Amino acid sequence: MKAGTNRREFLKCMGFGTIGLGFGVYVFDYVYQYAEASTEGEKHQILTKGTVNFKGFVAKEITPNEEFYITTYSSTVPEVNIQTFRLRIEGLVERPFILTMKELEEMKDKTEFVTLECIGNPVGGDSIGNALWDGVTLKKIIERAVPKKGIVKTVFYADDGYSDSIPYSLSLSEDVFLAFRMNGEPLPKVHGYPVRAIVPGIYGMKHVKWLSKIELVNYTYKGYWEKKGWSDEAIIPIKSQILMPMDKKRISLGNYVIGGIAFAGRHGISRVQISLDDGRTWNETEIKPPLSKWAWTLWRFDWKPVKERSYTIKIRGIDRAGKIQESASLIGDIFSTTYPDGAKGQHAVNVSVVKK
Ligand SMILES: Nc1nc2c(c(=O)[nH]1)N[C@H]1C(S)=C(S)[C@@H](COP(=O)(O)O)O[C@H]1N2
Ligand SMILES: [Mo]
Repeated sequence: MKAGTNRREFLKCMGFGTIGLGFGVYVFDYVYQYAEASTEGEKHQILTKGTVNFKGFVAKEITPNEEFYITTYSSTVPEVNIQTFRLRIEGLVERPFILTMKELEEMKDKTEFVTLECIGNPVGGDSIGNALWDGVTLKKIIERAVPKKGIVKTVFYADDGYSDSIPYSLSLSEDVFLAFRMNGEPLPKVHGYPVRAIVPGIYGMKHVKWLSKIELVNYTYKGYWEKKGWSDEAIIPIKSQILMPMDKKRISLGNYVIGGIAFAGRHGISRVQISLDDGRTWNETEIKPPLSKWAWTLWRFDWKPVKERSYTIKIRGIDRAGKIQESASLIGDIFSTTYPDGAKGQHAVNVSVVKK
């Protein structure tokens, strides 16, 4: 581990929250804290905890490998022989080179919780997951190749014929890395064994699996999905989802803990609000500090419905800049529309409250 990562990371965030005081409003600041874990060892220890109980909201803050969504453009799952595997780095570089798996593993300098989501995930969908990844910072690999001037994009090529690219400037950030372990195990085959890209805050399609070649180019390369018109920026906007209760559920009168996840990628979640009246009024939920800057946030809310009737519960996230997640009505029929830049809109569930 690098020395600089062995410290607790805090982010102070100016929220524009308001609390009604009868006669006016009071504006308060948010002091926002990330995960309790900061070292590689501490992060791996969290893995062993499994399910968390966030004051009555029981959830899998880390998605087990077997439950992690899988999106692959073809039905091919490449069989990669670890002995003969080579990762090539080429293009506009002074010193193109190849790496064996052993060499890659020896360069390991990154362990981070990162949430992945498919750009095709509808509002409230399950093509989203959060895992702990170990790997090597991409910047470290690029620098070793001594990049030339004029590079625009970093292109990832994969063994299944898939490819995608990210802006060159982004590939030099400390946050982008090549992962070879997922939740403490070698990458499972379907998730890109032996090595894949992790591009935090950007939709899943850029997290190229079964990586075989990295090429630095001076033109705007378009990847497999981008050629079909999907967003090349692919920045994940503010998202939130109700996990408990599920849609159409019957709930007994009395105390109930509503809970879910929220994620705002590179923007970061600062608050999550819930509506119990189909978006007319909103309440603050309690949020758990995310496991990292790039991981989803769990939120919970104590509900005590007093009437036997049906309710439409809605959720919305607010990012650290104070931006509120778009509502469905702003953009029409968003629940089925993910093309071309991902689903937008607020997740809602209908529940009926009944006698005990
Ligand atoms: N080589 C390769 N990498 C790929 C893909 C693919 O089809 N082939 N699909 C992408 C898409 S669209 C997504 S959402 C993520 C999904 O990663 P996962 O299957 O590990 O969840 O992988 C990305 N990387
Ligand atoms: Mo995807």
